Amino acid sequence: MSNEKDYNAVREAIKQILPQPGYDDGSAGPVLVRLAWHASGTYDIHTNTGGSNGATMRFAMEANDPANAGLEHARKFLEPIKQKFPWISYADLWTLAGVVAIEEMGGPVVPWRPGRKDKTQEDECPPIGRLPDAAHTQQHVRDVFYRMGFTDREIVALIGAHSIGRCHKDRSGYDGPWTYTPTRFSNQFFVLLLSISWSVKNVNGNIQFKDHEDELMMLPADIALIIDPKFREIVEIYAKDKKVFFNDFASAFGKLLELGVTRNVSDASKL
Ligand code: CCH
Repeated sequence: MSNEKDYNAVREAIKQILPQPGYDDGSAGPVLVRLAWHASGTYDIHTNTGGSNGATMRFAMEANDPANAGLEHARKFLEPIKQKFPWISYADLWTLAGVVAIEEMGGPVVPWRPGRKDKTQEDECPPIGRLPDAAHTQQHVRDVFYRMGFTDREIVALIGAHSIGRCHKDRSGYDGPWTYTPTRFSNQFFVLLLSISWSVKNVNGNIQFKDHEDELMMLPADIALIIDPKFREIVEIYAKDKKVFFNDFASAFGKLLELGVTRNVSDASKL
């Protein structure tokens, strides 16, 4: 293996594993995006702890956080790539996989820089409970994302990632996709939030929302985006203008992946 770190070769390898016939809607893309987000979304701006640096979800404590149920699929999809390119850190691989998946599913190009290092001790995991709980609404969503250092506009943009993927009864307890095109990155999440008359559905004690035909779903934390007037204004902008959403999403997701990442000067100068 040459000493050159060929990130484009890693990007190509990630593209190759995206089609997964027989898994969900046939794509590893959505669960890879969720892995990148949950690896990063533990950040706390006040203590500068958590975040994507470290890839601490390799350790049982963080892997077994109920919020991370199902992400073992994403880590398994990526393991052969880590074996093929052992020089890349898991922390870089997981975040890069999210970026490549978004682009390949038709989403925007998200800025990404390498240089994350893997932590080696389980006691370096961030505390459990930092990721958002879908049963809660606007106050909780703001508390969690303000803790990471995001604005209201960035929060709405980021949750627009629910245009892809689905909920799984055996992972979160919720069930179903948000859009008719769960492997296509789009602004459909916002369009549907506004255009459908959502009604309550109880799935084994979990309250979620359904459309008239009971094909699509929304979480209480999603519905909060149309209940809260300030969030709703932003939802309206993104529903009308996909380009504005794509631009805002790309910068907010790029910022998310950088939370807690420190690079030493010699690494940074190589970029
Ligand atoms: Fe999310 N998300 N998310 N989410 N999420 C779930 C699935 C995905 C919340 C709850 C859930 C973001 C923000 C939030 C994705 C990306 C992002 C699920 C179902 C729940 C519950 C898990 C399951 O059952 O498999 C809550 C609450 C919030 C904020 O308040 C943000 C931010 C992002 C990315 C930028 C993606 C993608 C999925 C689909 C995963 C899959 O396997 O299909």
